[in-house]
Amino acid sequence: MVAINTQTILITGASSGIGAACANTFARENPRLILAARRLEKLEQKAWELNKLHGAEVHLLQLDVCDRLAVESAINSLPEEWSEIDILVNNAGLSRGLDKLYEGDFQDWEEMIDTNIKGLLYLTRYIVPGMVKRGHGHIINIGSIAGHQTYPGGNVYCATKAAVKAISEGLKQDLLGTPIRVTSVDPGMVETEFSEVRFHGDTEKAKKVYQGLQPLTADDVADVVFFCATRPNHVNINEVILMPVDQASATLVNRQL
Ligand code: NDP
Ligand code: 8X3
Repeated sequence: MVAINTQTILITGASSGIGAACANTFARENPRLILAARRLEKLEQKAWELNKLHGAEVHLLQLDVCDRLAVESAINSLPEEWSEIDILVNNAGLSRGLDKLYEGDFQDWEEMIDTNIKGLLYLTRYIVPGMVKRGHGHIINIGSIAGHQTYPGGNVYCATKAAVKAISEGLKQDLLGTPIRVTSVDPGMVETEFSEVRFHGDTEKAKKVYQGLQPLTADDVADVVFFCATRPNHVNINEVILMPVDQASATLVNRQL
């Protein structure tokens, strides 16, 4: 296992779910964490917790990843001691709705495309040149089983995650000849705020998604992210698909109701 205690790790979408779990997992090894999301109060709470539990050093970025100029300014104006990012966890993302494509909501489409594809690209574009220059770095993108298999009503969300898969592959190819690593971690069902966001705050509908089965937890995914980040420097884990034992494909699940 490679030590990460001197590394600076930027995690987007660290205010809840998988991103927050990644922050917890990495903080145990004492790296320096930059946590980004729109909800500053959630980030402040997380930073306080991590500092109390692990003495973690945390820098916060209140950031909407869809806003290219805000991403540019946030990255370019990091204090010098935070400016050399070793690991970028591109996790911020969301799904909106499960409508049939021909009945889809334009606002939902734009939000998913702007966050899951363009946001991830902006962070990558502003951070990776520094990694190349320093000859050190790892980009870990959170994709999804939805990027491998499309399911009914998943249409645009699945397309954004298929784009993440293609972007991870393309970035790996473009970085060939450098020591920079690229990984895509692609989970199946994980119980987080994901379904609440998908159903625009309808918590009852969200709960039903996980009813009668044992989904992955955000910690399960964070363990995998951590594993990928701590392999020896010559090892690149390109892609990991993980799903609950109760799930066999994007649509095939075992429910005990
Ligand atoms: P959550 O809803 O719990 O977390 C999503 C995170 O993304 C939040 O921290 C949110 O922060 C952040 N985020 C959303 N939009 C933006 C934005 N415009 N700018 C900055 N941050 C943003 O869901 P998950 O933890 O489940 O999702 C994390 C990733 O995992 C996503 O990319 C998702 O697609 C993927 N995934 C999830 C699965 C699941 O079943 N849960 C399975 C496979 C993949 P804030 O609102 O504060 O900005
Ligand atoms: C989240 C998993 O199957 O709900 O990416 O789309 S799924």
